[in-house]
Amino acid sequence: MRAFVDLWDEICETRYGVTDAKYRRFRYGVQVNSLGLTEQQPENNVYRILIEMLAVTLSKKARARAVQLPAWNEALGLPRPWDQQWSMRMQQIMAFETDSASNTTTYLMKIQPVERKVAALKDGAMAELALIDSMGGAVEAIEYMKSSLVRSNAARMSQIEQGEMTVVGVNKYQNGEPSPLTAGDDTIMVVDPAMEADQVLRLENWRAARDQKAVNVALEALRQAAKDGSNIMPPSIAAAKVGVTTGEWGDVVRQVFGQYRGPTGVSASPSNQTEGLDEIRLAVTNVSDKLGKKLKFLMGKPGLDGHSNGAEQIATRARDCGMEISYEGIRLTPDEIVEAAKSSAAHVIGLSILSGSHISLMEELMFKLKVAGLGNIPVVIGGIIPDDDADRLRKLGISRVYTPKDFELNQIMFDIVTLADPGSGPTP
Ligand code: B12
Repeated sequence: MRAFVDLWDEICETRYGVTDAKYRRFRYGVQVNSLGLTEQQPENNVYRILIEMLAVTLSKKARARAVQLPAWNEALGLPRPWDQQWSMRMQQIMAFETDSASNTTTYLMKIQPVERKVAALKDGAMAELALIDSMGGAVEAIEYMKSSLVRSNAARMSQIEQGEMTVVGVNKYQNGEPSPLTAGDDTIMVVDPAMEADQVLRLENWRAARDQKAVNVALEALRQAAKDGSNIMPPSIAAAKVGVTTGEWGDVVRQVFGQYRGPTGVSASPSNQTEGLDEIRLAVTNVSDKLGKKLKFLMGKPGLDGHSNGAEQIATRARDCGMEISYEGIRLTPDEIVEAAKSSAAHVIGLSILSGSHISLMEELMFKLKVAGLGNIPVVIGGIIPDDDADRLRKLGISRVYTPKDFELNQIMFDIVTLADPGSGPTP
């Protein structure tokens, strides 16, 4: 964070010519790294969160304006009020029972190894920025940036899988006493389905109570402005005033401008990242021979959540294992996934859902696959899926359900190969 704060100041001054130090003051909020929080032995997450909070509180120079801490059950699902309270107490203990947040205290300053680390991080970041500049800037370099993120996440996951990076409770010290925290069946917040029905009803009532003629006129004015390139703000405000919803507003601008699909960071071309994958690559080749064509794996990401990491990592590893992959990125509708399954002639369909809407989405998707005559394609799913829901998904005909505790990607790949194997019999 100190490197970050220094760089902001230097770049604002040298690149953008902001000479008044007051205007270069950097105000930022931080949520500590939740990606490293684990589903296994989730009580350990509290220590991880505390240690990470120290990074932004122990040095005055790096102090964030706001700190947001996740809860111990981050990788299990949404926190309940008590979980949030436990997390907030961490901040309050830090603020009121230690002197670290006082204006006069600053730790970790002028400590040689810390200074060296900050300097090294700054050099690395400046080199990366120079590279992006040489590509023509951030917009031009978006594909490069996205694939670098996916690559770096893949390297991290592979280190954990190979045991090169220790994650306590995950790849080391896995055995332990059962946790009383996860003993009950109310470990995470369960959203009442009636809330959705209530929201839908309120939206319908809202629409019914509007002057529909005025809505149509407002949407038409918005469409015209978008088409002829004039400022869409005045018609947008007019639309809001007559009760147009954000969804209706979005539909109009999407119809005119089209929809941007960002790069996925996962190229479909065969890769050379095959180290340690000989056995699984051989299995892929054997099954492909039996199928008479290369094993095709369709990775789909239905629903509205943008949690793409899991889908990217599974698709990347499947590709590295020699499968032919198809992954179009986030926010596909069930219809689009059925279409993709048909056009790619997928042997196995994989879906990733971290939004909590896995049951309703999978009911719809499994039904639509059946209607399209594709009900025989094995489907696997992964994401934040509580155990009870996993049982319900299996009853819907889903062959395998994975969660963050399934960190051994090669094991997942073997499962996929087995499911695609025409000689392996019906899906258990
Ligand atoms: C990183 C992260 C984000 C990033 C996502 C970046 C990205 N491009 O992916 C950002 C910061 C954007 C984000 C935002 C939000 N997040 Co978030 N996020 C996480 C976090 C910390 C890690 C997810 C992750 O990337 N894990 C790493 C990948 C590799 O793991 P994975 O996806 O679980 O995949 C593994 C398995 O599940 C499985 N798998 C997954 N998919 C598939 C598919 C197949 C086919 C197979 C075989 C296997 C498989 O294999 C993988 C390997 O083990 C989780 C908590 C956690 N620790 O899990 C919350 C979490 C998923 N987020 C959550 C929420 C609520 C949000 C927000 C709505 C918060 C908010 N109020 O704004 C937003 C939504 C943003 C959006 N538009 O969708 C909730 C979801 C709650 C739920 N489902 O009940 C979680 C669980 C945190 C929490 N406890 O509240 N988030």
